[in-house]
Amino acid sequence: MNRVTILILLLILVYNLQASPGGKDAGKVDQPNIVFIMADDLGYHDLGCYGQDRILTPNIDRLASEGLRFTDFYAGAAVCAPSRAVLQTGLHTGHTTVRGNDCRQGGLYQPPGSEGRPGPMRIGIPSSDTTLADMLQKAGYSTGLFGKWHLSGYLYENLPVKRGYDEYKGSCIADPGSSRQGFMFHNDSVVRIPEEFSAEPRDGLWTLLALDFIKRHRDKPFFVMLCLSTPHKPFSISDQGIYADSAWNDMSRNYAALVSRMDTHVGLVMKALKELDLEENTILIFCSDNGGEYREIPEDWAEWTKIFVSNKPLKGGKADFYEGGIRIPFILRWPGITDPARICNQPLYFADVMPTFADIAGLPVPKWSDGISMRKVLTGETEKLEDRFMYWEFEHRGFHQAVRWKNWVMLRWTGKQQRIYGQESDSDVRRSTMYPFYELYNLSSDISQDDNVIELHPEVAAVMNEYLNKAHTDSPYFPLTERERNSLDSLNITWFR
Ligand SMILES: [Ca+2]
Repeated sequence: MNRVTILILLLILVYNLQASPGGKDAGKVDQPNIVFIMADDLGYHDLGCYGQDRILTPNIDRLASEGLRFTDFYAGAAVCAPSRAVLQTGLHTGHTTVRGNDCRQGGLYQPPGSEGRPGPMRIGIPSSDTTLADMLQKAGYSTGLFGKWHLSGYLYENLPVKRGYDEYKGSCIADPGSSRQGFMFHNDSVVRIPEEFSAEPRDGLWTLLALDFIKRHRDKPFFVMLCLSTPHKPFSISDQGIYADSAWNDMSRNYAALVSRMDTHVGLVMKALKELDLEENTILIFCSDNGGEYREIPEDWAEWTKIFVSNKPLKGGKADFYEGGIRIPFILRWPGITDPARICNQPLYFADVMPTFADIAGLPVPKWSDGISMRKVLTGETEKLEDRFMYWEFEHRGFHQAVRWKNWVMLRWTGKQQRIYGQESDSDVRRSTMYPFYELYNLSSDISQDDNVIELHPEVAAVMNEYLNKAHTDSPYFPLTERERNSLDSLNITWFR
């Protein structure tokens, strides 16, 4: 038995010992507890309940069988920081402050204490943005965040404890493989990570800390965000578990082991909620923060991609605006409210979480939010909410935008590059002087986005183009170039095939 396995068994043992069946009053409160578990870069097809047949995820599959599994749920963005910013603020990337992992101007280049080693230029979530925790804290919830934050912009003043979380234990810098993470935050202090959790990733530690918080706050409503570090690259794990003897390459065995171990941690949370007599009054959510990785080079990545097809049947992956970059697994269990094993096709995204939590906690739905409450979908009062636009923008390969309306998705490329799949490195982008150009897909018949049908549906494209022209607001941290700005006044749609 290796060290990681022993640690997991210890975690289980600790909670078997600590979890006494009391806490009966906790089930009587009107406001349900909320536990939101978020994986990092987990693909749409990485879980058994979403069709994966090579990686075992029995706990999350059981969660899906006991709750609501969404087919058309989207992250806030295609990469970590802006996606989490949308989740926290209820604002889409055309409005929220953090619109990319790295900003274009005005951020900090270097985290304090990095001894001259420059990091990317980052911006954090400012006090002017109301967070989920700000909102729920005011409503009487105890609030805690454990694991990855990624919204500090290297400033202590942007840490979770300054943004509505009563307690924060976790890491702030994005890279789970960073040696900087020999340390962690405890609220706004830096402490050394316990030796027994020195191996990357540290999901076991974050899970243990989240469960400790739940146990301490079981007698009043609590909101816990457990932000796991897996399966984000570099796909490093010391114990490949049941996959160690497979014929896959090392990377693939690691990936499968990471996802299965993440599932074990979700299982620990489920077990603790039950043993603490909190299961009935706790909304438990599991999701990813953006799409899974997708790479066709080098060879080990290609094999990994082929084995698991993390985003199947979607096109592309993390950092793309094709469905594979933003559509995510999302499961929600609310005992007594959500029907077991129900599948929901309602299009939703991270901007909807804040209005939904407000609705659930008995608060007015925030007027500033770009989202809508999904409460009636959860309760089964309705199968379908009103049609609306869901919006994403990103500057990673030049400014581009995406919008979903009904079953249509339109992409507008106003920057310098468009990724093309099946090609490699520098040649995997299409360069054109013809901007902006567009892609339109009908997801009801083409979920894999194989056929750009913009020429066939100019009336649909015109409606969506009008929305794209007005969805963006200026940001001091992500200023547009003159050409990008001009594209926002586009009246005539061109296309590029
Ligand atoms: Ca991520």
